Amino acid sequence: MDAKKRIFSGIQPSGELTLGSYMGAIKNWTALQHEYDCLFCIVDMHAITVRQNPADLRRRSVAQLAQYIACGLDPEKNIMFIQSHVPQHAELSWVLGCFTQFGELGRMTQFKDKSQKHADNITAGLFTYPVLMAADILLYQADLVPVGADQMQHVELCRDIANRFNYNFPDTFTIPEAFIPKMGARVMSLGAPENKMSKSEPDGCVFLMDKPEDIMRKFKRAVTDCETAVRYDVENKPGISNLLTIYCAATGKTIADAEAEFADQGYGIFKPAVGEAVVELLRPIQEEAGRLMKDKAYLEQVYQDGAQKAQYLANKTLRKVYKKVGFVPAK
Ligand code: ATP
Ligand code: LTN
Repeated sequence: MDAKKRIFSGIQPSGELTLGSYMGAIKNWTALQHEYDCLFCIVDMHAITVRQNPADLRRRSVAQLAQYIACGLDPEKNIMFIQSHVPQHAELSWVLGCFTQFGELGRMTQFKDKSQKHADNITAGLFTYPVLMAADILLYQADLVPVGADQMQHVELCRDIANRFNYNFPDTFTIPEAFIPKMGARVMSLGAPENKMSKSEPDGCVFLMDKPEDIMRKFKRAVTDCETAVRYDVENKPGISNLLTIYCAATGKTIADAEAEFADQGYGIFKPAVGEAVVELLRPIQEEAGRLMKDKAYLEQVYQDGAQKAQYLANKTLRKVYKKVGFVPAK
């Protein structure tokens, strides 16, 4: 009997993984894998909602798997796979799209931001992106969805779609909940601390695989303010508050401890100390990811295995959904 609750989460291989995606999502996954049945996905179908170079997308999808493992996710324990290998995601997405309102999708802030950024290419895919995300989650009857704070709105929409579907066709989907970390839920850009650190904005962004000297340079250059006190105050000191968040997420210290540690020291000491903490945090991950990238056969085996297990689970839900909406069984 399987009494464990289930988790689903994913990250788009639309760029290199960032310190934000690590602290907001992956770090949480590594803690949760021991208590839950987890599926961790590389959502390549989401990535093509904005133009991608095909060769880069292919390389990054495999590199992302290597980095998931290097961050501590165990392929023996979790189902780790590439979204496009499981066709049920696209199939369920179509059905759920017929249970989603045009107005709901128009209210999504990620859609509004990205359609502003890519004004010359606002595709239907970018608009219906949250429906595919709902399909990802609902296919596996996930209980929890560990993501950064920016994804809260998408998980809420997923719940609305699932509730609506269940209202029409009872007992179809588990209603999932977002699981947002206490520390690191929103890592901000080092160059513009009012914006989220994001892989599509390389300025002010620290990548998981950045060289130590680049990490140090980025932190030394981080935008702060014209005071001298290392104090947590998001409203008035967004840059310093963000650095404190990163420092604490990297070291496990509390904000109060970190404030006390740097009480008599200026930003000139504090900024490189944050950089060093991040370098140390990432060093073992980078070494392991580098090693895994040389073992393509192993990575291939992990994603093939993952796809097979994911398809088995996905198919169960999809059959149920097709039956409920009134499709004639193929056999
Ligand atoms: P894009 O620039 O393409 O929007 P992104 O850098 O925001 O990408 P995603 O793939 O959208 O990254 O996010 C991956 C996961 O990491 C999600 O769960 C998201 O909530 C989380 N995440 C991303 N950026 C941050 C951040 N700056 N702080 C905390 N969590 C983040
Ligand atoms: N939309 C998410 C990535 C994503 C996801 C998911 C996260 C796609 N499908 C399912 C959790 C569960 C993002 O942009 N970070």
